[in-house]
Amino acid sequence: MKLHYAVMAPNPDRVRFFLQEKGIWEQTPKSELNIVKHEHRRPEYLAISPLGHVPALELDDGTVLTESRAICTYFEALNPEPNLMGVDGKERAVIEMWDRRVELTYMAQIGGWFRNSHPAMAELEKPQSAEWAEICQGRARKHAAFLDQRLAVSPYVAGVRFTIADITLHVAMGFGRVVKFRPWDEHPNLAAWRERMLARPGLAS
Ligand SMILES: N[C@@H](CCC(=O)N[C@@H](CS)C(=O)NCC(=O)O)C(=O)O
Repeated sequence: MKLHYAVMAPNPDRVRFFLQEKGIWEQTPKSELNIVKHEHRRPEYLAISPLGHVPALELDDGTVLTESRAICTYFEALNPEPNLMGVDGKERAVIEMWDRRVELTYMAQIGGWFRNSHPAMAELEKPQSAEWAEICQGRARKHAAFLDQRLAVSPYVAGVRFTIADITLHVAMGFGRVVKFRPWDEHPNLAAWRERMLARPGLAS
């Protein structure tokens, strides 16, 4: 197998942290792409990942998995411990619910805000829309408050233990740097949770 990834990019980072938490990042065969140099748009990569997205996991039988969560599902099946995605149907569903909430209602909004407002994204996001960036910013701020409330009553995003949902939120928080968004400065529960995440060796950059 081979994992195609990029550095400083949120979705590849979700998979990297997932594999670091499982202790298998170093041993996983990898190929690094430079998004800034548009290496993910080259024909040889589009032949692997037609949407030109990273990460992508190429399996030995020719199957290609894209979507970071699907790649994590595959690695979870190969390396069940430590469990990061749930041990039974109910826990798997609860973790998936929180993971997707973080991804779709928070991380994706940071992405929309960044891609529609930052000059460095002008080439990849055509057309850029300042109005859409504003809408995404408002949604990201609102959802940060929602997540802060969640972490007031739960030690981890999906409940009593560390899971993939914490990895996704950790990545999304870090991704906020591209729009200088630091919600932990105004939300104490997010701040306390973030300190615990930063102390985890598996989440070290
Ligand atoms: N839903 C996909 C999103 C993948 C994605 O958008 N990756 C970004 C990097 S974080 C990318 O490849 N961007 C390149 C581009 O849009 O041209 C996933 O979860 O993996």
